Amino acid sequence: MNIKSYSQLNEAIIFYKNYFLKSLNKNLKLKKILLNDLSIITTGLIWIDSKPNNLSDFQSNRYFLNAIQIKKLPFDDQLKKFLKTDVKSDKNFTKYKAKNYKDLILFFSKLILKEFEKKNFNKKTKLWNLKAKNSFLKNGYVVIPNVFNDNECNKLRNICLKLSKKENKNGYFYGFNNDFQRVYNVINKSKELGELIDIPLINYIMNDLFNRDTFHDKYTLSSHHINIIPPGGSEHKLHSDLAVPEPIPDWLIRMNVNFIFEDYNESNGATICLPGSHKFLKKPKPSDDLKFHKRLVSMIAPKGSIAIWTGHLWHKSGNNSSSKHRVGLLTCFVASYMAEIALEENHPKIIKKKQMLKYSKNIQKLLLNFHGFKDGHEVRHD
Ligand SMILES: O=C(O)CCC(=O)C(=O)O
Ligand SMILES: [Fe+2]
Repeated sequence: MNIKSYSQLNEAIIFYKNYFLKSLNKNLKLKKILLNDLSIITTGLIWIDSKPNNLSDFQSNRYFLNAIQIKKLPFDDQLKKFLKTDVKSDKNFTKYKAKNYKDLILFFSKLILKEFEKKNFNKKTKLWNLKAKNSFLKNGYVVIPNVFNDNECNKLRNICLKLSKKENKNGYFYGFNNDFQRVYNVINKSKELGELIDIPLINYIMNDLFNRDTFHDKYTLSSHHINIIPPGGSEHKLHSDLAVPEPIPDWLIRMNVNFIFEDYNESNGATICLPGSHKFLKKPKPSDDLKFHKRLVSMIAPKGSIAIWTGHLWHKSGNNSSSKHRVGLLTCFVASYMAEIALEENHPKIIKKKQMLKYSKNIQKLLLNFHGFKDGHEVRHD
């Protein structure tokens, strides 16, 4: 695998350190070498496909330094000398056929990257296969089943309902009869729901779809909220989820994920869409609901699926003619450079600091809590 971002580099470096902190207890000399800052710097450079003698390119790259958890890089000569350290006649290293430290580091950086890959790409990430991706690219949406089991769904749906009940009086209601409900700032209200924004499958899909030629983070979170359609709730108007003027650019701006904790069918409010409309590069007009009526399809999805669609797609929530509330947990990601116009929730303001710190670093980054900010920028005068 290749490391694709500073965030991923940071995860891999933490993995590397933990790996060697726990292993090699029979070869303490090797352990010490591999945990030396100079080895970690070299590994970081190798992993982002750069050579150890390119050190000066990274001197003031705080994203790289943060990722490898090093305050300051050494001088080129210091690193060169370290890497050339001769180990040919040292019995501790014969089995690695290494001439010097550099050979040892090369050997172990490859090995650890393979282990890191194994840990990250589990059975669930395999659900993002070529068939799913091609279907998404063609239609603008795809339903991926079997992401959660029955118990997980029941538990997560109950949390959604509990949160919505808590906001019965002072929550946010909308729609013709003011009985549709959205529960925002889910991140602050439930860690179990909050953590869903970075499960391996979602992380994998979003990094793939938002991928571009940079080591900076490719996407960020716009909103993570619950959308509840009451029994009898009627369908909405076709829309796209983009806040940009026409002609809409053809590159990905926004991705929606609907976590589906109960079967979605044509009669209980499954999201409706016009397959392929993401390629129109314009937004629907009020008359388009009728014009395209026959071509609209419901994103029918079994309990435990996720439905994903691009913000370019024409869609709307469907009629709920069942007797139960349709609970949807909607997560919206945006290309990181679109944050200016596409953020729907002000995470650093609405999430309590204590709650923010309960989440992984990756999640905190999606919430804009870490961003390669400069040391010292938090000094205040109040
Ligand atoms: O909940 C749904 O089915 C879709 C909601 C939607 O389209 C939106 O929030 O923009
Ligand atoms: Fe929408």
